Amino acid sequence: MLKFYYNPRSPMARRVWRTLLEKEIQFEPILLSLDGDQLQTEFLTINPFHHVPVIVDDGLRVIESLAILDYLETKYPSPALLPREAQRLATVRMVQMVTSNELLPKVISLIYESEESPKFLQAKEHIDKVLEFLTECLGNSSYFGGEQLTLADIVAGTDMSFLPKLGVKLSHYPKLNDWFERLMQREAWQKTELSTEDFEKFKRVLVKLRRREMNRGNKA
Ligand SMILES: N[C@@H](CCC(=O)N[C@@H](CS)C(=O)NCC(=O)O)C(=O)O
Repeated sequence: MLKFYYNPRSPMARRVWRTLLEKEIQFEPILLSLDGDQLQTEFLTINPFHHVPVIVDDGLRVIESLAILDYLETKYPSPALLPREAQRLATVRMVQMVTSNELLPKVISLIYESEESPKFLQAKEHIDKVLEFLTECLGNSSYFGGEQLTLADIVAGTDMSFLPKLGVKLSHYPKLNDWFERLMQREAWQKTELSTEDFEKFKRVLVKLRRREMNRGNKA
């Protein structure tokens, strides 16, 4: 059976978790606390970069959430989570990449930086720019790829679920807000939504991981 190394609070792991549930793929969950067990030799042989998520399927190890999603889509094609039409596929890919490269790092900045710092304000402005772009990508469709759920909705919906918890109101973006509520009604999403308590734990883990990275930088 497919093995899924994860932590329920990691947004990247949650992208994969939701895809597994949406596709109804059977899997064995392997929980890592991210409190040091990702640095144990056993896990480092699976992922030398000590990150979740990782899957091992039929002897194949795949790291990096977006690579895992592509693998799952090809290996388990039903229900399809990527459109075949060129323009829709381009939109789905853009949304996945913009969310990963432009949105998530700024969401993390909102967690690290103090509310008065210029970096915090810059992050908020950048997030607004991303939300405007995503509104444009969504248009009048139910989901980013049209009327069916796609990997873009899974990636963007998972990463954006932190925003209301960080005081960024989606109600300023009515179409995105409706789309987000649509996602949250899905069974797979209700099963995996992050509680406020879990979010607070996630923030603490992030701060710890950042401190470790900064200490490494100082020693180098
Ligand atoms: N680019 C990777 C990033 C994965 C990642 O950053 N995972 C974090 C949790 S969100 C992690 O496992 N951190 C543990 C560590 O850095 O030791 C992906 O998309 O899978």
